[in-house]
Amino acid sequence: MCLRGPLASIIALGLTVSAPLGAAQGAAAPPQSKTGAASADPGPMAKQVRAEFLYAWNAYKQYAWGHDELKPLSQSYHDWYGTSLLMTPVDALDTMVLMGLNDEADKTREFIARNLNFDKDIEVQNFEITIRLLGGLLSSYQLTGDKRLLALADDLGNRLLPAFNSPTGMPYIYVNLKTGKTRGAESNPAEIGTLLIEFGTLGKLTGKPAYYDKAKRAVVELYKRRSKIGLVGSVINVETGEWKNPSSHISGGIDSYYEYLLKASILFDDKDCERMWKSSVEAVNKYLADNAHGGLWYGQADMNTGKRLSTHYGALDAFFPAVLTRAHDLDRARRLQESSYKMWTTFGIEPEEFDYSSFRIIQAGYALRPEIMESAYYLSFYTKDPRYVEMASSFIGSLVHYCKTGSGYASLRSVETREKADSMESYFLAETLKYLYLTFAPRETLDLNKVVFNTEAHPIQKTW
Ligand code: DMJ
Repeated sequence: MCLRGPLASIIALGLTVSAPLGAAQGAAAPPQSKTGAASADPGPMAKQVRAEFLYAWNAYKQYAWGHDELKPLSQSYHDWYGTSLLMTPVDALDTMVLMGLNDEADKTREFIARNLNFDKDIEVQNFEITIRLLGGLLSSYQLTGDKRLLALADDLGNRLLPAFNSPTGMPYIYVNLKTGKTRGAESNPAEIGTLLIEFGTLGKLTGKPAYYDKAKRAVVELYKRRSKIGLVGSVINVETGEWKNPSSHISGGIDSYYEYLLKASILFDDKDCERMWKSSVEAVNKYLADNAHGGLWYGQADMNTGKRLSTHYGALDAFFPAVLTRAHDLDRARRLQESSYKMWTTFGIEPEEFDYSSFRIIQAGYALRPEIMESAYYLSFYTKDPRYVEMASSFIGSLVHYCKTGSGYASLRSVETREKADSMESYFLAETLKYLYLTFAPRETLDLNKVVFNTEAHPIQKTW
């Protein structure tokens, strides 16, 4: 049988996917049953992670079904915008597929296809909706062949596009899904530069180049405004192009801008992105890297002078070893991952932010974040060093010990007091447990060379 489009590449990945529900519901023809790793025994640790995934998912279904997110302590739910956009089901769907939870994936996909509706008079955050929903719909479309998911992605992408209508082409933070009205001119590199994987893929899959072009222009306009020494700051006005905060770092608010320069260069073979990535990472390694405190860290520096501003590091910064690994810089990746691991083990579980020169906690919460697991997974895949499986074992151990509740998993208000918070973010199912599962599962489960994960861990395949 000659397969074209998404199904051909699924099979190339060796994945067993849940059978699409048939042409009547808009799905492509089901792939033949494959001997993919998802149907093989994934091993005891992967099975444990899968069981924890089901535990959290079932709690969501019991107390928050049809809503955006579970509130595990009050056994209730939270909708980001007062009406549900099915954040958790969309974010979790491709994890189910990768874990071989076929029945669950089929039911969830059907529920999404029948109930998700973007025709709502709500103002949404372009970045979050893009990485979670657009990314989730696109990867699940590629994994299942269900064209309804692509149609939903196209509808969503179209509604988000007005965000880019600023004088510079860099997007506003918020856009109304019904009216296209925008708000939020003071933005940051992450919200501006973490859109190209999703919009670019949507452009390729729908044959509508405007999606790619607008997201690409936003990144280029941002990059053009880097300082003379090649760094970007934390806050920029998208109408004037003026920097409002010169603090440069790799943490939240900037982080995934760098990630997408590299990943877009790989996924789209985009030479501009490759050039932008190379010159950016050089500046980052020159001015933000800090070898002075018993290991490799990345702190804060002034984007114009390179002067060190502070020595803070945290849960979000821990994504960088994954990016360095994908860029073949294994030496820095390994050293930084050891530092992240020291952060994790020092406190029993990582804080949102601490000072690596004094080990003083700055922000004590733990929001079930995935970045440190993501980096362990990349390093494990590319080095095959058991050290990273060992790290992953300690991560899942701490999660179960500190964050598991009677109904799902909870964030921590403080890694010092271990007090829990009433929140289970959708990325816990999209990213945290997915990366842990993949670290333990046989490497054939997914060939990291054949996909690019968006920043919400939705795997995108180059099918164009
Ligand atoms: C996720 O939504 C994404 O990984 C994003 O890039 C950063 N924040 C969360 C997870 O911590």
